[in-house]
Amino acid sequence: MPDQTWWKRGIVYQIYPRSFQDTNEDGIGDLEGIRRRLDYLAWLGVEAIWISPFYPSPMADFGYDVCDYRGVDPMFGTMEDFERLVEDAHARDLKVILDFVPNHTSEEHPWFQRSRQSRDNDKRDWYIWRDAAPDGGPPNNWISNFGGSAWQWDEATGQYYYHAFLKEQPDLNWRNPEVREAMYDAMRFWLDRGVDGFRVDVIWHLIKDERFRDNPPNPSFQPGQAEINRFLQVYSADQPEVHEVIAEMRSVLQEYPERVLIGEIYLPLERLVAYYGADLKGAHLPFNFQLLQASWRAEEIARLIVEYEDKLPYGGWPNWVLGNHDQKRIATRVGLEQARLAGMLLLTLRGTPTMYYGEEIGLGNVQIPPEAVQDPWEKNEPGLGLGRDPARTPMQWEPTDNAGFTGGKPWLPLAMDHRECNVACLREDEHSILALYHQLIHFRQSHAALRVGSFELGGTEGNVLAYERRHGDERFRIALNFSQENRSSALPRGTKARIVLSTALDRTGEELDGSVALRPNEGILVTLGE
Ligand code: TEU
Ligand code: CA
Repeated sequence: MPDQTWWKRGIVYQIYPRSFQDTNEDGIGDLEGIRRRLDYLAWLGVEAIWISPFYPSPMADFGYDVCDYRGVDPMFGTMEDFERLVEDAHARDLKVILDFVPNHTSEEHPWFQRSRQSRDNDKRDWYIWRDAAPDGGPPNNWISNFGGSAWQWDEATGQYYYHAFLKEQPDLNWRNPEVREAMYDAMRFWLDRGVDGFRVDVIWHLIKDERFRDNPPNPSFQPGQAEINRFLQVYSADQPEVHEVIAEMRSVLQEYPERVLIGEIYLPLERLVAYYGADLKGAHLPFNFQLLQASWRAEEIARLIVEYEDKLPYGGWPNWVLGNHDQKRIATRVGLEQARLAGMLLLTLRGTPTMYYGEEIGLGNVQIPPEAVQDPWEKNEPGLGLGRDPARTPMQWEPTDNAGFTGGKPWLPLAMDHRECNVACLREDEHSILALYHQLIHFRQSHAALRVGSFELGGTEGNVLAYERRHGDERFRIALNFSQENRSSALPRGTKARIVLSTALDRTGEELDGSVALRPNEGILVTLGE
């Protein structure tokens, strides 16, 4: 077995803690709930869990507005709950990755409370304060990601402060060395408690243009899009100095063995790969979100895989994502049949896969009635379909009321089909999507060619994506039928070929000769040679 560190070898599973498992009947998931589901996660075969924020927060953005970087919000439990969770996870060989939110705090963070009091207090420069433009308007044209100006007027001191997200989320000034040190200490606080790494929120936003120049208009902006798209984010994010900051963060992690730094970055590929850092001293895994936007066709997917492999810096480790708490769920984006194919793709590509809870049961977006909307983005820019609640609904565990998620009233509604689509029922069904995920994960974990082997593109003919993974004597061929037609995919001649898995889970062991027949939407994993 090649010697690979855990975050290269294994699968990361994202948990949105509000929605995973409630244990005190308040309708909101909690840390104890995650702990009680660790056996399930170990059964599934993932390597690590990444938990979205559970720090004390007024929850304006559901925890991405932190008011204490060293605590647990009572809604999610206590520090003892957290310690028990880490201990029990580690006992099952599961790593624990925290979501770290360094770009902004909550407006209720004591730092900001102090910062806004006067122009000359010791926390003033920890945030970004600017005078009004000559006409009294905001200092520049930057737009908040959630709509409206990114500048908020603050009466008390007669200046604007900058917020890339909600006005309740003022941006920290990462050019200030004191801010950096305070945040690195917060990271150490969790590393000292055994945390195995961080997923760093909006890492590409940390540094802004020193002169705060206006962003240029976006020529392809269309009405009906989120307001943030009005301008190109040339000056408000992705500044060259951000890489120094990330290298510093990385060196904090290097004080501890085998910790991982994952960066959340929404940028075009050329800019994204820079986040591995010079000499790979940046993020270990800058999230690769290409599959989230791709049009779901074999050629398109092949193109982006090849471009990604091509642009990866030497020694940089790839990674793949199908969904997260900000994005439409894969089962809704491509449909349930293709969601199986997507799972096979994710788990057979070269690089670390990150799964989003519920993908393994085929959970789709859930329609949220207007009166149940929670996401502030939907409230700020209603009617454009921007709200993220539909992809954040409770995990479905059992065929009971509220699917075993809560004994109370769930904070978001469950999917209509939760009596059939849940872990208990799908575990009984040997052909279910959950069975497919389980088998794929375990097969991947026991075969080095899939975990760490080479990748070679076969072709895309007839909307079938074919590729090979190899390591030593192991050789696998994957053929994914993106079309709704019967197709056939050629196999190397003169080589023994046998099906390991079909996405339909009904062809294992079938011997092949020269080609493989594919039903509509079917994906096949084939072993070649002996
Ligand atoms: O998301 C950052 C981010 O860029 C997204 O909000 C993105 O703009 C949107 O989903 C469209 O793809 C992170 C967190 O993941 C998100 O939940 C937070 O709301 C945001 O940062 C602020 O912390
Ligand atoms: Ca709870």
